[in-house]
Amino acid sequence: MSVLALSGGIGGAKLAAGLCRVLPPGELTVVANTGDDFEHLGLSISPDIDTLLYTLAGIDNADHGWGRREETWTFMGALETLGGETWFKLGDGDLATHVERTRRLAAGEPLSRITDDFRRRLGIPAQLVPMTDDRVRTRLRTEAGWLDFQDYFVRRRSSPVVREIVYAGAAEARASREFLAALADHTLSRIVICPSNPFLSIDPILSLPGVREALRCTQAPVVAVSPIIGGQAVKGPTAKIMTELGLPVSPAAVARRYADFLDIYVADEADADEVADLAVPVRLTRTLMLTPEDRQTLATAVLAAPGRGL
Ligand code: GDP
Ligand code: FO1
Repeated sequence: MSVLALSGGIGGAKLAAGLCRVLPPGELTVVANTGDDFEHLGLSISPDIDTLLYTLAGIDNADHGWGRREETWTFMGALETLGGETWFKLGDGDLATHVERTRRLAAGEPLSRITDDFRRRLGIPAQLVPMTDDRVRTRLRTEAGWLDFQDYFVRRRSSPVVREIVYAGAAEARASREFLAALADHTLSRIVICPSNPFLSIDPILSLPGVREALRCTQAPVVAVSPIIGGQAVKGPTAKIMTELGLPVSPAAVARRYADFLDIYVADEADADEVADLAVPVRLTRTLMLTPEDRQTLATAVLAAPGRGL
């Protein structure tokens, strides 16, 4: 059973890890959002790729949701002493990822090849693919003006009110070769839209030329999991952004964003009333992933959910 999953960082990586555990080795391809990527302290940083790398390798920091487990912070401490920028925390082990990625990008290697090499060296049995090797940058028009993604998300803790979101460079970018190949694979048995932020993690992937159309045309059932449970996001600014963009904070509002390609929607059992009127078939289950078992149980439910033609 070969499966393609579209993912951001924290929420998406948890389901991706569950899928990785329940699928045979080599059957899962995870496509990572790169709209959050940025250059900082001279380094090329790809937060969602790294959250997926660390989570799939089982070396993630579960308290933060980003970065590595048992991290040390000598570099940050030394940087602070020297008066350097410390608003974006780079742990000592994590720093190695950014330094090596930056070196290889500067030498002309595409991000997809570097990512594939990192995941292999970390022992991850799934393919991990950046959505594109080209430069796409999420930017937000807020009450504080136009902001780069990490300036909004980390430096300002997602507090400015969001009016508009753009994925700069997406229209000219090309989806990565491996992503396009997975979308065109006739043996694909599922496409999973992880419970990631629809605006900041999934939309950047969908905004690449040809991706949305490929999702509409694929023979594989497309299954999305709600990132909203009980009128709230589990973590991060998804609910806040929905309110600011004039949308109801509900699993149904997320499903409607995917309506043109969605075959089945997985929502939380607490939200039965919220999704009762959706046109797409819904499967209700527990969707909160607190433990590794929760991730696997949800992954199994996502793979079992019947879809188009089944
Ligand atoms: P980011 O890129 O690090 O912001 O991570 P994602 O975009 O992949 O995930 C953020 C979303 O994940 C938020 O909307 C959360 O509500 C959602 N999320 C986090 N944990 C869970 C969970 O256990 N279950 C579900 N259903 N959603 C979750
Ligand atoms: N998120 C934070 O809220 N604060 C940080 O200091 C921070 C550092 C950081 C370092 C490396 C990395 O890969 C991710 C990091 N994140 C941090 C996560 C943030 O960059 C992600 O973009 C968001 O979680 C959205 O995906």
